[in-house]
Amino acid sequence: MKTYLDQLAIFGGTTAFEKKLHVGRPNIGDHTRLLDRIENAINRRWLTNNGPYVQEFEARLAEFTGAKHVIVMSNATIALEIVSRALGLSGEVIVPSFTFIATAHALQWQEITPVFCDIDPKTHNIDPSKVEASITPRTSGIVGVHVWGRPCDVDALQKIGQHHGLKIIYDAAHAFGCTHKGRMIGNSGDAEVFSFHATKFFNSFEGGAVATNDDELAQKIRLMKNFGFAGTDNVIYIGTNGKMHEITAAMGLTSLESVDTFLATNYRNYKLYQEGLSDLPGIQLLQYNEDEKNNYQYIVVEVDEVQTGISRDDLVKILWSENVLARRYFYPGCHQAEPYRSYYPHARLLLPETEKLTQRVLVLPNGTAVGAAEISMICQIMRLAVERGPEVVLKLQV
Ligand code: T4K
Repeated sequence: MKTYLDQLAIFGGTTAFEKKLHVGRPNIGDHTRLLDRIENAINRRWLTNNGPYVQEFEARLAEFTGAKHVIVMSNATIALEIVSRALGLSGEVIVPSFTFIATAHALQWQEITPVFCDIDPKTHNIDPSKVEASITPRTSGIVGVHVWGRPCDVDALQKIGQHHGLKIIYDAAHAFGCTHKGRMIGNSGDAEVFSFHATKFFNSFEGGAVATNDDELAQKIRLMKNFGFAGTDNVIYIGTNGKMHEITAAMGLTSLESVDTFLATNYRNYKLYQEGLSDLPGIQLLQYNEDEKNNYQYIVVEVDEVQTGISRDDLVKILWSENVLARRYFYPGCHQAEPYRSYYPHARLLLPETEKLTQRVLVLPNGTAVGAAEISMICQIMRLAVERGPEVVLKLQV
C-alpha cells in the first residue's frame, strides 16, 4: 500500500507514524494507586453491590459536579435507559440525530420513539427553534445532548419543557468537567447522564452516572439499578441491573485524582492544533467558549470541500494511510442507522443541517497519548493534503 506522503515523495515509502494514533486512546492515572485499590478490593472480598469504592466515587463525583445526587452505573447507555424509565417517558421523545447511536437506542430499547430534531450548525447541538415543531400529543420529553461537551441551549429547552409539560434529560456523555454559565454540568434539566467509557477523557474502563438534584428521582433510580431492592429480601419496584462494580469505581477514583492533568493536556493539545491549522483555508477547528470550563476532549474539524478542494472522506483516507485514525463522528447520523432508517426513510428531509454536518466533520486524536511533535505532524499532513490533495488523492489506495 502506498501512503499519502509516499506519493508526494516525502519519507521515501514509510508512514508518518509507526504506531497507530487513535481517537479515544484512554487516559490512565497513577498505575500504582490503581493497582493498590484493586488489591484492596480483592482482599476485602467486596467486589460489587454498592461497595466502598462505589460509594466513595459517588461522593467525589457529587463534590466535583455540585449535584445533590450522583448515581454511578455500569455505562451511560443503561443510565439513559433507567433515567428515562424513572421519569416515566413514553410515546415520543425528541432527540438530535447528530449524536452517538446510544442516545436513540436507549429510548427505542424501551419502545419509546425517538423523534429526530435538526441541529444548529453553529453549535452542533439540538436547535430549540425546531423542537417546538416536533411536539405532538404523544411527546413526553426531550433528550438534549451536549455534543463535544459544549452545552445545549439549556435555557431555551427548559422554557419549552415547562410550557409543554415535558421532562428534560441531558445526555452529558461528552461533558464531564464542563460548565454552563459557570455551573458544572450535572445540574440542569430533570437529570444529566455522564459516560466514563474508556474513550472518554475521564474513564472508569466502562461506566456512567446520572446526576440529579431531585431526591425522589434519585431514590427511584437507585432502586431501578438494583432490581428494585429496598433492603434484603424486599423488592418494592421493577428494576434491572445497572450496578457499577468495585474495579470500575477504583479506576474512576484514580482517574479523578488525575483529572486536572488530563484537562491540562487536552487544552495544551487543543491550542497546538489551533496554531497548526489556523490559516488553512476550508479547515475549521471547533471553537470552545473560553469563559466556560471545557474538557477539550474532542478536536473537531469541519472540512469545507469547496474551499479545500478535497472531501472530508479523502482527507480521512489520507490520515489513515499515515496511521492517524481520524473518526467521522457521528456519520451518518442516527436517522441513517437501523432500525430508524427503515422506520423513517424520509427523515433526512427534515434534518438538512444534520445531513450537511455529517459530511463535513472529522475528529482528530487527543489526550495524554499524543504529544506536541505528533500534533505538529498531523497538522502538516492536513496542510499538505489541502495544498496538494487533488494531485494525488485519486491514486491513493487505502
Ligand atoms: N451518548 C453519547 C453522546 C456518547 O458519545 C456515548 C458514547 C454514549 C451516549 C454511550 O456511552 P457508554 O454507554 O459507552 O458509556 C466510542 C465509544 O465506545 C462510545 O462510548 C462513545 N460514546 C463513542 C463516541 O465512541 P466507537 O464505536 O467509536 O468505539 P471504537 O471501538 O471504534 O473505539 C473508538 C476509538 O478508541 C478507536 O480508535 C480505538 C480507541 N480505543 C478504544 C478503546 C475501547 C482505545 O484506544 N482503547 C480502548 O480501550 O464508540
